Amino acid sequence: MKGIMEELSQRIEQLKSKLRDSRYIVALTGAGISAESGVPTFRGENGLWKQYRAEDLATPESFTRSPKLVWEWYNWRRQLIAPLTYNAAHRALAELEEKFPHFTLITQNVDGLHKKAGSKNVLEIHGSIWKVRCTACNHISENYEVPIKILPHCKMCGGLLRPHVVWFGEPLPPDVSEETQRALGVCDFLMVIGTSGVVHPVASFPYYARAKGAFVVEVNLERTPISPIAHETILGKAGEIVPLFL
Ligand code: BV8
Ligand code: ZN
Repeated sequence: MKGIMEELSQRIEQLKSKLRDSRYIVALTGAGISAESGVPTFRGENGLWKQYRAEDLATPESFTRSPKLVWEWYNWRRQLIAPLTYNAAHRALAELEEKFPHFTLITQNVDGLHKKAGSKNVLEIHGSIWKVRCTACNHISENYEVPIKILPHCKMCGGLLRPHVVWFGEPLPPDVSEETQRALGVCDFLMVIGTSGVVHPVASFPYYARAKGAFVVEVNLERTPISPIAHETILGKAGEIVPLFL
């Protein structure tokens, strides 16, 4: 055991000096970084709701078919996430942002825990569960009601509201997508934390950054489709590993 910990701390020391010599840092996170806060991951054992997979409910088709069912699912997730708080990994990324002038956090998570932890330059590439959008006038607003009224309506025009998230089959929000491409295009140190690398187009981001010359470090409990292009894959819990970079 002593050997393994020594070997790990040596690797972390090397990575920290690599990080210190880097200018444009990007962190890309997935559900795994929020697991230790109690947020169920998508592919983890309790990633299902009433036997539905996310891919079944998080689609425009299922919202058209049954907006009530989809809102019940988002309400369940909001009630689950609301009392939870950020963990040491979220906090460490917020502190790294304070240390590095060019630090961008790209998250697939809609739980809002990165912002709760104090991260500022956060690109919520798949949206936020704490925002709603009107299906008629497209007005976007923050909403922290728990529980939220099932089938909530727009205060501006009375239209049906939907969660302001990216559903399967929907494109990424152009503004956020552009900022993401810009950050990845100049990135020289990329941390990929707690993502299974299955959902596209985000799963291709590490490949793009590596092709542009970034040094890629992955933190996950297990190897993923991203591991082959990572310079370093550190197997462990994000809450234990990420703070070591501080
Ligand atoms: C689109 C918001 C087209 C909603 C989400 C190419 C190939 C194959 C398929 C496709 C392709 N291109 C497009 C597709 C289809 C689809 C897709 O990728 N399907 C997958 C399932 C194969 N993609 C889309 O539909 C995308 N849109 O392509 O539009 C288009 C283009 C132009 C014009 C019109 C249309 C949109 C995808 C976005 C969907 N929305 N979320 C909501 O949340 O309700 S995706 C959602 O699932 C999350 O945001 C996240 O992205 C994904 C879950 O992945 P992870 O976050 O990685 O979580 P997961 O549970 O999988 O893994 C957790 C990991 O953490 C594991 O590796 C585990 O080991 C690790 N871990 C666990 N605990 C810890 C840990 N690690 C460290 N510490 C721990 N403690
Ligand atoms: Zn409206």
